[in-house]
Amino acid sequence: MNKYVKTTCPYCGVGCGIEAGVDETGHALNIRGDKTHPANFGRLCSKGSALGDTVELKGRLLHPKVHGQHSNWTEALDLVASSFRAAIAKHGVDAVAIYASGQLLTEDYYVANKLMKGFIGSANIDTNSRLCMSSSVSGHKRAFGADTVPGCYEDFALAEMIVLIGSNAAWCHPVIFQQIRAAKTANSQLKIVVIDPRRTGSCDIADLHLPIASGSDAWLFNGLLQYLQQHNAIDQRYIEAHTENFAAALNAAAASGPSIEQVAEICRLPVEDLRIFYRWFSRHRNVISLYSQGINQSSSGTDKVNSIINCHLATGRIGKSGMGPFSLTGQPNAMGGREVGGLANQLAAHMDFSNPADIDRVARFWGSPAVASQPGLPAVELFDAIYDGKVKAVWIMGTNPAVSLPDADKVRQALRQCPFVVVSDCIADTDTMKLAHILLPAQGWSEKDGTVTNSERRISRQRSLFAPAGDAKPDWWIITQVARRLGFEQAFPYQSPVEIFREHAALSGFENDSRHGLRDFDISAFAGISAPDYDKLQPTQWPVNQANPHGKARMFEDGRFFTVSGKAQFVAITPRQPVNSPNKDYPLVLNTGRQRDQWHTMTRTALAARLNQHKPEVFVDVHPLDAERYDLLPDTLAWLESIWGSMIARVHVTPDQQPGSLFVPMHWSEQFASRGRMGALVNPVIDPLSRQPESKHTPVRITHYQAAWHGFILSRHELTFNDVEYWVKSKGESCYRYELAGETLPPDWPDWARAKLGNSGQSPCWQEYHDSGLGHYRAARIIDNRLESVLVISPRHSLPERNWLASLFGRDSLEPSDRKALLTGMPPQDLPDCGNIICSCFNVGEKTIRSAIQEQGLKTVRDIGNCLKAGTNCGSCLPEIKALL
Ligand SMILES: Nc1nc2c(c(=O)[nH]1)N[C@H]1C(S)=C(S)[C@@H](COP(=O)(O)OP(=O)(O)OC[C@H]3O[C@@H](n4cnc5c(=O)[nH]c(N)nc54)[C@H](O)[C@@H]3O)O[C@H]1N2
Ligand SMILES: Nc1nc2c(c(=O)[nH]1)N[C@H]1C(S)=C(S)[C@@H](COP(=O)(O)OP(=O)(O)OC[C@H]3O[C@@H](n4cnc5c(=O)[nH]c(N)nc54)[C@H](O)[C@@H]3O)O[C@H]1N2
Ligand code: SF4
Ligand SMILES: [Mo]
Repeated sequence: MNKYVKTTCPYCGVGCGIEAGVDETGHALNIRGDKTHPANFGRLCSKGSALGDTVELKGRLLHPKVHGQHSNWTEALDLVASSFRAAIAKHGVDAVAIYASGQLLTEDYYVANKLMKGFIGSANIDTNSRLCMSSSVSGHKRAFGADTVPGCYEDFALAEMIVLIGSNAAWCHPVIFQQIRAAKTANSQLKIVVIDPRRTGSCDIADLHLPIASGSDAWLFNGLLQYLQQHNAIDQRYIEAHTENFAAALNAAAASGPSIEQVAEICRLPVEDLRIFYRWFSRHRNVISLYSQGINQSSSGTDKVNSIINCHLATGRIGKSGMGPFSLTGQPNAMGGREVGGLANQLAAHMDFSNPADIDRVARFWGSPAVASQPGLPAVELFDAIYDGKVKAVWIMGTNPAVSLPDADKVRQALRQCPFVVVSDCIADTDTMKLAHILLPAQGWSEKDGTVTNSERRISRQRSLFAPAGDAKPDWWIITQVARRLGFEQAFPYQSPVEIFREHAALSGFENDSRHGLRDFDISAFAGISAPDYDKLQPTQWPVNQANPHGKARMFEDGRFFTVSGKAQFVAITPRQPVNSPNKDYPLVLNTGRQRDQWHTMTRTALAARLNQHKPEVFVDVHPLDAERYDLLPDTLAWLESIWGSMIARVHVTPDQQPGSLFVPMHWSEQFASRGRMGALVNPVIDPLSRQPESKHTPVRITHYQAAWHGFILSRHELTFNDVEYWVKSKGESCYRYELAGETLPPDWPDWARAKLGNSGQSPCWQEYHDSGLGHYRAARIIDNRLESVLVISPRHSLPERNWLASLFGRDSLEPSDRKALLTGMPPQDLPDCGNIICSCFNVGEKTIRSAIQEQGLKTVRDIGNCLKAGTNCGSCLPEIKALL
């Protein structure tokens, strides 16, 4: 490698430091964890480790496109500006909108927010963080008077008890999970409790798993508050000195579920387990409550957040080392977005529309007479307004709403109807881009420069590694260009990210002194940062100001909060059931979320073959009782329907799921599956305070999907299957894999195969097996003794293993024994099939691990690591290896 550049991982909110080695060609990457970065101390998970495989040029958007045609920046930017100007002139400022993302850098985000709220004068800028963190934001604001995450990662090592609530950190915040695992190894007394309806990978290190009934967390924490009071575990002195409204919160808790038995019944938990949890919580002082989307994504998400915070306030367990409520942020810059005011109800620098002095202050700082004076439309309502024709022009950047918003078919229709849609993305094709009039090529992670803030308020630099692909530009540049064209040249003079960062820092400190009432977010120490110092910026936790020149690990240490009285607020919580409950027609609850090796809509992680091996196909987790009840056999296909939409997924029967509830991954879009977009089914109901949608609770039904035929194709080249009802694509090391099923049989399989796989190339040799009576067809297409494609069709869903066949694509020529075995799909005797890949770093499959355990008597994760290397790199697969043991 020529040089190693320190940068930050572009995936989750852990915010791991990376050292990226760039070679002479300027395009190969060697990725390793940055040992000096305080978020990860050198550790990375499977996704971070595979970043080098995702920076290829193929599939990138290289040039602006206007109405599908290759264009240039001048034309595209002129058109964006003139269309926005025309919509504003005709319909007013609220007829335009920006829908942004927690994956933008802080500098990009700052400029987008300034343009919309400060100069266009509408607050119609919202972000995918609405679907992610907004319940935490509103919960924090109610309790603390500001959107402050109190603690830091150091606390994990100091905790006596860690509660994971609606968080599958093992898969979603893997490096934090490893820190917790390490803390547990160092201190076997450390109690870990997981509260999640599913048994997840995070239960691997849990002392107690509470498989709570979907949506019932507020009852559980109200019950805890009462228990703490009844068992003398509250900190009366803290409550009196630093909080308000305790009695009201306690009364509401008592009213919602007076006895522990009643709470257990509502939460559908064994009362003894609940009692153990309450006892542990009351007896350990250093308790951290880590929570994520199982809490936030709910029609009562804000209340759930406050029900958790209430218990920490009541015990005074906040603002001290080793304890506190801790909202795990999802995206790499979810926090940065909150700092700049990316949500439609925020201003900038943690200022708020509810305070006229804030609006005035921001207006004076920006020198704009036009600053918006009231909140704009939050995500779900924004797309409703587009659907209703109220918003006429929308600019989407760094997010894929046609997949990730609830009721996604309606979102798609809204975009189809919208007179003007602009999308900035680094990828050429997404479900959202298909519906856009203008496409703007944004620089991707390896190209852009700026800052992000992680879950513990730590600001880190992302640094450019490569020259940009094609004409791609940084998002801040694109927005600046449009702002200038709209007539705001003076306010958008930026030539580089450091200028924006300085301004952002200056605004955070502007009139942020005791005379005006302190604001939590203050990085004024960076207001004069030089370009070289910005380049060298070390990861630092805000606030960074005169009082804390080197940042600050923990907030609220002095028991002072950002409310008017300076005291934290208990919130009286009256728990509510989810708005839409299962019913006669839709008897099951659909839960949605993440899997280990994919990131959201897969635009980047699906480029890395090794990340596709873990779960190559869209699936639905079903409890054995439900499988029986709804006639679903393992590995068959199922049809899922809600009143909003439908999807098809592979049935995975597992006792980790609870009866009555299904789980599907959120990742598959129409780029990767014909019918795998789960957003189409998802409930669009929102929390009345945070406006966050209820993505974890949709009433659905499930039925067997009756296909006339099943099959798969492995092919060296990409193929399309527009006429096949069910297809799922995944990229492997040397071939693409397509899982297929269809409702109608083609007249002739050999013809069909030739039409799909192609019959060109130098004298392709076909090996075929056809039993037309039984409906079996298998074929292999070989050119120069090199495998080009393999196809297997059957009337049944059980098909040969794909892994061995896929491995044959890695060879330049086939052995005679391979050719012989090809159409059976079974490796020749001496070559065992490795099964589903568990360890994606070293490509170790489930069958290999199982047989090593059996044959060599391996007993521990370490034995398996020594023997097979599995689990010894990033460690993301350790929970699964442990499950196999
Ligand atoms: N591998 C991977 N990691 C990621 C991401 C990714 O796409 N892939 N995305 C990142 C982003 S943006 C985010 S926001 C985070 C999300 O991180 P998490 O919130 O940890 O992930 P999810 O899988 O969405 O949901 C967490 C859990 O909530 C549970 N849950 C559902 N309903 C309830 C309920 O009523 N109560 C409780 N207590 N739990 C419930 C689900 O069963 C699920 O296991 O992950 C980040 N990290
Ligand atoms: N049912 C259900 N729905 C959910 C969730 C759930 O758990 N269940 N989770 C929700 C959550 S928490 C989240 S965060 C969202 C995530 O959902 P999305 O934000 O829609 O998902 P991504 O695939 O991350 O989309 C990011 C897009 O930005 C592009 N991109 C990457 N880097 C850049 C850049 O630097 N500039 C620009 N302009 N573009 C870039 C990527 O190619 C990609 O197309 O999904 C939400 N939707
Ligand atoms: S835990 Fe994984 S995805 Fe998250 S920042 Fe670290 S390396 Fe990236
Ligand atoms: Mo998220």
